[in-house]
Amino acid sequence: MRVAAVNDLSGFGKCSLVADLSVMSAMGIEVCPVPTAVLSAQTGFSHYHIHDIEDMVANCRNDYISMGAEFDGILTGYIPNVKVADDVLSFVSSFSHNGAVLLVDPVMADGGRCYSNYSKEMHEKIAKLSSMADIITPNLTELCLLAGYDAEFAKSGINKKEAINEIIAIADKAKAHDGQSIVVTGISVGENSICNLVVSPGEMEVIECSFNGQSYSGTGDLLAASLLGGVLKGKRIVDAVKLATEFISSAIAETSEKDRNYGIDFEKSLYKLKGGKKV
Ligand code: PXL
Repeated sequence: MRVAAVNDLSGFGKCSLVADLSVMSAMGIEVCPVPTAVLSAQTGFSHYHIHDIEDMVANCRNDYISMGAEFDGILTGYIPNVKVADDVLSFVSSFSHNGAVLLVDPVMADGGRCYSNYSKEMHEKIAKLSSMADIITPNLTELCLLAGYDAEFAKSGINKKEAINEIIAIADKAKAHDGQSIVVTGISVGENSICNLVVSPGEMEVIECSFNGQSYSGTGDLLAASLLGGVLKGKRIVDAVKLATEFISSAIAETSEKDRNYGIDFEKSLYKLKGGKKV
C-alpha cells in the first residue's frame, strides 16, 4: 500500500506531514510526502516562517509521471496559496485513478475563524478539490464554508445534541457527489464530550468520546491519516473513524503539554493503530 501525502511540513505543532508519516507508517503503509510548504511552526504560533517551495508539488507530479508511479491513496491537507492549490489539483487529477482513494482535508478554518491564508480564491480551489474526493474530513467551520452556510454556526449553538440533525443537513448540502463520504471532525456536544460524525452512502453514525475542553493542533490531521489508513486496510469508514477516535482520545489522555499549539503526545498511542499492545 502506498499513499501520496500532499501536506505541509511544520517544525512544531505535530500536524500535517508529521502526523501523516507517523500514523500511516505505523499502519504499515508507505507514505510519499509531497510537501506543499515548509514552516518553522504551524500558523497558530505567534512566530512562524513559511518557506517558499512553490514548485515542489508540480515537480513531484512531473517526476512521478515519468517514473510511472501509482498510489493506492492520496491525502491532501494544508495548502499555502492559490498557485500551490492549482498544482495540488493537477497532482490529484494525474494520480486519482485505478481505484486510488482520495481523502481531502479541506484545511481552511477552525472554531469559526479562517486561517491566515484563506481567501475567496483559496475557498474556490479547496471546494473544487473537495468535490473530487471520495472522503472529506472538514471540521464544523470548514463544513459550513463548503456548504455556503454561515460559519458563525460553528462558533455558537453547537453545544447541544439536537444540533447534530442540523449538521447532517449541512453535510448533505456540502456533499459533492453520491459516492462521497463526509466525516465532520471535532464537534463539541456538551462540556465533556466531543464527536466525529460520519455521513456516508448507506451509513450515518455519531462517534462520541470524552473531551477535556482543549482543541489541540494536529488532531484533524491525525484523524484524516488514521481514517485513510484504516480504509486502505479494508475497514468500513465508520469502523476506521472509531479506531481513529480511540487513538486520538488515548493520545490526549497521555498529553502533558498545556499549550494547544504544540499538539498531542500521539507517539505513545500509535500501537493502537498497529493492533498491538502498549510498549
Ligand atoms: O492542522 C492544520 C494545519 C496544518 N498546517 C498548518 C497549519 C494548520 C492549522 O493551523 O497552520 C501550517
